[in-house]
Amino acid sequence: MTKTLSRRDFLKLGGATSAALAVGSLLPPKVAQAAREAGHLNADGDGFISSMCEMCVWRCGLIAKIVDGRVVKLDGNPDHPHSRGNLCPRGQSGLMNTYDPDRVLTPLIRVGKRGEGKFRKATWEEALDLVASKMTEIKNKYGAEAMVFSSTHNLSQPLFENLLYAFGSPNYGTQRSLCFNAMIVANLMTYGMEEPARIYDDKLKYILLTGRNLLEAISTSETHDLVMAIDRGAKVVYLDPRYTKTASKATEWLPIKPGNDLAFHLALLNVIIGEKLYNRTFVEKNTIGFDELKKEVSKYTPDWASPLTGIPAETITRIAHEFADATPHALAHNGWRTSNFVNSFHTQRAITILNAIMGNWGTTITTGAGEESGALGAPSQPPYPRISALRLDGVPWKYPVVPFKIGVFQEMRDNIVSGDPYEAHGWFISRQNPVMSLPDRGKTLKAFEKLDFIVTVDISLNDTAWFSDVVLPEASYLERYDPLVPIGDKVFLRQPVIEPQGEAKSALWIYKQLGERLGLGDFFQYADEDDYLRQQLEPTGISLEEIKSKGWVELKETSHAGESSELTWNTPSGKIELYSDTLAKVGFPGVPTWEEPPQPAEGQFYLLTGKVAQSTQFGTQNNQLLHKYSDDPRLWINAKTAANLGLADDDWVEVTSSVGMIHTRLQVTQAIRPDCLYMTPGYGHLSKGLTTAFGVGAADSAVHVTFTDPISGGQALSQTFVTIKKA
Ligand SMILES: Nc1nc2c(c(=O)[nH]1)N[C@H]1C(S)=C(S)[C@@H](COP(=O)(O)OP(=O)(O)OC[C@H]3O[C@@H](n4cnc5c(=O)[nH]c(N)nc54)[C@H](O)[C@@H]3O)O[C@H]1N2
Ligand SMILES: Nc1nc2c(c(=O)[nH]1)N[C@H]1C(S)=C(S)[C@@H](COP(=O)(O)OP(=O)(O)OC[C@H]3O[C@@H](n4cnc5c(=O)[nH]c(N)nc54)[C@H](O)[C@@H]3O)O[C@H]1N2
Ligand code: SF4
Ligand SMILES: [Mo]
Repeated sequence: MTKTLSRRDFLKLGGATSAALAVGSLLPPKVAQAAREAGHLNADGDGFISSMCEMCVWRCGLIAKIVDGRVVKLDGNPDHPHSRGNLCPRGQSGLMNTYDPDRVLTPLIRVGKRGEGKFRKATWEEALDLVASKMTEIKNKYGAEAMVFSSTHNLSQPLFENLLYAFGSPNYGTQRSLCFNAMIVANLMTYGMEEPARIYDDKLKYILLTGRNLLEAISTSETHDLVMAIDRGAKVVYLDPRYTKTASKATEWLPIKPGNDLAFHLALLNVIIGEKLYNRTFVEKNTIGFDELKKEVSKYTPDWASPLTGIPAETITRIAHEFADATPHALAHNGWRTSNFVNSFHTQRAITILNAIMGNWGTTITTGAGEESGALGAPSQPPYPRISALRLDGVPWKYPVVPFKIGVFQEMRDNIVSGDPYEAHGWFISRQNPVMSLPDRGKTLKAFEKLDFIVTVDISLNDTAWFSDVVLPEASYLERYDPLVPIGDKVFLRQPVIEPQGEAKSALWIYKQLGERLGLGDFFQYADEDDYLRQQLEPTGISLEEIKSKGWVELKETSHAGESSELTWNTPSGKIELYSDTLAKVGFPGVPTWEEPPQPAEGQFYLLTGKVAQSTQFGTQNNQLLHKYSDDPRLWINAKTAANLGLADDDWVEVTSSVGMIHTRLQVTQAIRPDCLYMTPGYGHLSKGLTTAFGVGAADSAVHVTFTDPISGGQALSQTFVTIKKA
C-alpha cells in the first residue's frame, strides 16, 4: 500500500537532494547567490525568503525558512492580502510537493504504449526538439487548430497563452468551465465584471452562502474573514445538501434539495420586491430592467419554492426579511464551484441580482482588489495571427455569451472523438490534470486515443502525464521565478527559495525555448527570467533588486482612474443589467427564470463532490505530509438510506452511473440528505508514478456524466445520478 515518510526520512531526503546537487553541480548556485546578495541568507546559507504559494489558485504570500539550502518551514507573509500571516494546511505542507520523491526531474519521452507508464529520460534539447517538430508537423498537415491547448490558472499562464495564440490555435481549455463559469458569466452579464462580491466588509451582519464551503474549500483570507464575521456575531445561512464544516459553524444550515437553489433565490427576490424591501433609489439610478425582473419573479412565491427546495415557506420569507433588515451589511455570496446543474447560470444571476437591488455597492459588493497587470510592462511582441477556424468547444457558435478566454473545456472531447467539425491531432497540457478533473474519465481517455501527440508540463507524473508522449518537468513554485503579480497598490514576486532540483526549469524558460524552436521567438523577447521581470517593472520605476529583497513592493504611483462618485459598469448599458439584452438577443431569458433541474429516478441518488481542507483538486494527494492527515476517502451515505438498502458502515459498494462504475467503501452518516451520496474528489489515480496516492480511494470522475449549462458553459457535476449496491 502507500508508504509514509518519517520526519527523519524527510530530513534525510532533503539532505540527499542538496548533496546530489552539490556533487553533480549541474547548475550554478544562482539562487543562493541572489538570496545572499538580497540579504536573505547568511554566510551559512540560512535565512528567510519571501515568495508565493502555489498549492492552490489563491496564491498566498509565504515566507520560507531555509537551512543548509533546504526549505524547512513555510509560513504566511503578513504583508500579503491573501495570507495575512497565515498559510492553510496545504500551504504549510507545500514543501513536500517540492521534495516529493516522485517528482519528475528530467524530461521524459514515452517508450511503451500510452498509459503503460514506460518512459525514458531525455535531455531538454531532445525533448524540446521533439515537441516542436511534432507541433510543426501537425500545423503543416492539418492547420494550427489541430493542436488543442489547456491549462489551469497560474502565474505562467500568460506565457502559455502567448505560445498558443502565436501558434494560431483557437482551441484552449481552462479549468474555469469545470469550476465557476456560472458565477463569472452571470456577473459579466449583470455588472460587466467577474466577481464583485466577497466577504471583506468588517461590518457584515448577514451572510448567505450557497454551497460555498469556505471552512474546507479554503481561500485563506476569505475563510479568515468568514470566521471573524462569525466571531463578531454575524448570522450565516448556509445552503448545502451536506452538513460540512461550514454548516457546523453557520447559524442556520438548510439542506436544500440539489439543483433547487434557483427556486430559493427566486423566492427571496419575490418577497423582497413584492414587499418593496429593496433600495429603490439605488435601483432607479443604477440599474436597468427592474420591471421585467419584477414581473418574472412575481410568480415565484415562497409557497411555490418550498416543495422544490425542501425548505418551509416561512423560513424563506423570514430569511428575505432578515437579509433586507441587515442591508447594506448583508451579502448573498455567489459561491465558487457553483456549476452544479444546467440551471446554475440562472441561480448565479438571481444571487447577483439579490445583492444589486439592495444597493449595497461599496459595502458587500465592490470593484474588488483582484490580480490585475495594468500597472506593469511586458516584453514587446508582434500581433497574433488571425484565426478563422471554429473552436472545438462550441464558443461562440454553441455558447454565444461565454468569453473566449474562459471557454467550455469539457465539451471539446466529443468533437475530438467525432472529428467534427474537424480532427484534432495534438494536445498540449500545462499545470492541469484533465484525466482526473474533467467529468467522464473514459471519454477523456477516448479523446486521447484519437490524438497523434500529447505533451504535458507538470512537476510530477500526474494521471495526464502518465498518458502523454512527452513530459516536461517544471521547477516547483519554491524553485522558480514567475511573472509578477500586482494586487491593489502592491506588486508581489514569486522567486526561487531553493535551487531547482534535477533538470527542472521555469515556465518562463520552457515556453521561450519552445517559441524559438517553433519560429515564434518574437513573442518571447526576453533574455532570461530576470530580464522578463525587469521589463515588467520598467514603467513602475522599481528595481528588480528591491523587489527580490523584500518579495513585494508598493507601487510608487497608484492609478486612481475610475474612482469617482458616479458609478458606471462595464455593461452595454453602463448600468447594472437586471434584464440583459445581450442574453435576450441570443435567445436566452433576459431575467433569471425558473428552469426545472433533472431529478434522479427511483433507486438513483445525486452524487455530490466537494473539497476537503487537506488537499487541492487532483494534484496534492501524493504529498506525504498531507496524505498522513487524510482519512481514507469513503462514500457518504445517509444512515436511513443505508438501513433501507441493507448497507452498513465500511461496506464495499459498487457505484454506477450511465458512463462508469467504481468500487468504494461506505461512510454511514447523518451529515447528508437521504437522496444524496458524496465522494471526496482527487482519489483513484491511474498514474502509478504517484506512489503515495496510487491505490487510495476511487475516482468520482470515472462516474461523472458530462452535462453543460447551455448559457454559462459550466459543467453540472451534481447532476450525475447513480445507483449503489453491495460489492
Ligand atoms: N482545501 C481546498 N480548498 C480549496 C480547493 C481545494 O481543492 N481544496 N479548491 C479551490 C477551488 S479551485 C475552488 S473552485 C473552491 C471551491 O469552493 P466551494 O465552491 O466552496 O467548494 P466545493 O467543495 O467544490 O463545493 C461546495 C459545496 O457544494 C455542495 N453542493 C453540491 N451540489 C449542490 C447544490 O445543488 N446546491 C448547493 N447549495 N450546494 C451543492 C457540495 O456538497 C459542497 O459541499 O475552493 C478553493 N479552495
Ligand atoms: N470530480 C470533481 N471534479 C472537479 C472538481 C471537483 O470538486 N470534483 N473541481 C473542479 C474545479 S473547482 C477545478 S478548479 C478543477 C481543477 O482541475 P485541474 O486544474 O485539472 O486540477 P489541479 O489538480 O489543480 O491540477 C493540478 C496539476 O498541476 C500540477 N502542478 C502542481 N504544481 C505545479 C507547478 O508548479 N507547475 C506545473 N506545471 N504543474 C504543477 C499538479 O501536479 C497537478 O497535476 O477541477 C474541477 N473538477
Ligand atoms: S489558500 Fe492555502 S494552498 Fe491556497 S495559496 Fe493560500 S496557503 Fe496556499
Ligand atoms: Mo475551482
